[in-house]
Amino acid sequence: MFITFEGIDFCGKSTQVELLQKFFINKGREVKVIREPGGTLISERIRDILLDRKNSEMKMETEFLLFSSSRAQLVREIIIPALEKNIVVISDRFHDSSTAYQGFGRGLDISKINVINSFAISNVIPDITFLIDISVEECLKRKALRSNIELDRIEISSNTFYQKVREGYLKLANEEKRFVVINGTQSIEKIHKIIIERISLIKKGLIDEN
Ligand code: T5A
Repeated sequence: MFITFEGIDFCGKSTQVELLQKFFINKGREVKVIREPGGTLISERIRDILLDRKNSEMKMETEFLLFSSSRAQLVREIIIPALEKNIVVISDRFHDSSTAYQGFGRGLDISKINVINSFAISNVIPDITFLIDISVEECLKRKALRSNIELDRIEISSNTFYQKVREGYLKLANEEKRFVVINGTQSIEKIHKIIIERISLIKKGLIDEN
């Protein structure tokens, strides 16, 4: 089973990924957790280039192709082999991030994004994608709470950019059945409960509810 988490920065994905990982481990399932960009040696090196604030001259086309390169490596080196071994794979971001951030956010042609996304992911489509939805105002509030940590190259983007990304995500979720949109301002526990319920629904045989 391949599960992905999406949403604008600070929406609470990583928190939920960690809880879901613990849930599967407690159920005796083998789980592989990955993050994007990153997850392999090569992909982590690409991540450093992408998020480094010194690279302010990076063009949006370059940015998109670097995210795609990182993903192409991750899919072939980690995701496909894990799924073949029946390991549950949970990814903190995947190709929808490129559609939302580089497509809707930066304004790159969505049809071109779709072609390159397909090439990078090699038909490895998530079984379920949780979109943790928060407003840009909530994102800013959470960002302010983390003022001790230096923001990366993408986190310093404008509110208008984040608004476009959020709207893009909601549009995608409306078009594709695999998405589950969750209000990210609910408590961490409540969101986790919703996630478990949805996974149980789609994969009855995978999770022993008793
Ligand atoms: N990107 C990525 C692209 O532009 N294109 C792409 O194709 C891809 C793959 C990645 C950046 O790259 C961009 C998107 C990103 O800008 P990253 O460092 O991996 O950079 O950043 P994020 O994926 O955004 O991860 P973050 O850690 O910043 O945010 P999360 O994972 O959404 O949130 P989390 O769980 O760390 O929580 C954020 C804060 O909110 C609190 C947490 O305690 C934490 O302080 N929180 C809650 N507060 C209230 N209520 C809740 N329910 C909460 N849940 C968590």
